[in-house]
Amino acid sequence: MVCWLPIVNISSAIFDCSAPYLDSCPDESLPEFAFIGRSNVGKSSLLNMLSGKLDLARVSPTPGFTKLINIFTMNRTWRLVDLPGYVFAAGARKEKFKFNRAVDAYLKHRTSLCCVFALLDSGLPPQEIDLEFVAWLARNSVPFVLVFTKTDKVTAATVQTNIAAFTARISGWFEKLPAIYTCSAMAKQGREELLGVIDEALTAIRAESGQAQPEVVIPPEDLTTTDQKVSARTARKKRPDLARPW
Ligand SMILES: Nc1nc2c(ncn2[C@@H]2O[C@H](COP(=O)(O)OP(=O)(O)OP(=O)(O)O)[C@@H](O)[C@H]2O)c(=O)[nH]1
Ligand SMILES: [Mg+2]
Repeated sequence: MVCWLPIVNISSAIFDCSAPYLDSCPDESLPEFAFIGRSNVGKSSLLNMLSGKLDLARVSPTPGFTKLINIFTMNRTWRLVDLPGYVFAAGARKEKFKFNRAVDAYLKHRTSLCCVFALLDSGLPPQEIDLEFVAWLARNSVPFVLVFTKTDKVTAATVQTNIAAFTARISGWFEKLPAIYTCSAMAKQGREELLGVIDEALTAIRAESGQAQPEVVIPPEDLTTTDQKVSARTARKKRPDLARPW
């Protein structure tokens, strides 16, 4: 069966900045989609795969490589954000995730954040650190989808077993489960589906702000108008709706 998805066509992908703090991020006039997950889970690689530019974000086999909030602008109208990964908190009584204060502030307060792609390794059974992080996202009303990465490294059956086990652990926390996707940056699997998530969110934002036309390229100097900022803030106010598919 052929499934037609509305796909964001990325014609330009540009590195914007590396921000050490929330306050040093660019203004909130453009919708953003951020990648988060354990160190080394494949955040930067997935960002590159989606953008179509394999050298946009820096990839490394060394866990903890991405240390700043790295922001990239697509088509001059929306952004992808590569966040530093979380790690095990040293000395915690039980397994506990830890990420830097800038990431905490970004996820809680960035008004233009539309959706977080929460990445999980498809080759692993549910990890307590990831479960805790998903609970944290829900508690803090951060809109997110789950993305199981590196599907090329294991069999399809293993991927499905691990997804089912993870889903079973979190199902009691939600009225409606978060949307679940799989991807492989290596095998370029999952690109259309994840761009579909972005496309849907951008379409919803456009419709809500009364401009349900196709995506248009807006010159940067026109993006600082009050209208644009208000619409980004309005979008944020709808963040707590966990039943939303994105
Ligand atoms: N086989 C396979 N390897 C992958 C895939 N995605 C990423 N990797 C590898 O996993 C390692 C980590 O990838 P990154 O994209 O840098 O991971 P990250 O989550 O950004 O890591 P940090 O910035 O350290 O938190 C690199 O060696 C990648 O080549 C994938 O889909 N398949
Ligand atoms: Mg990285």
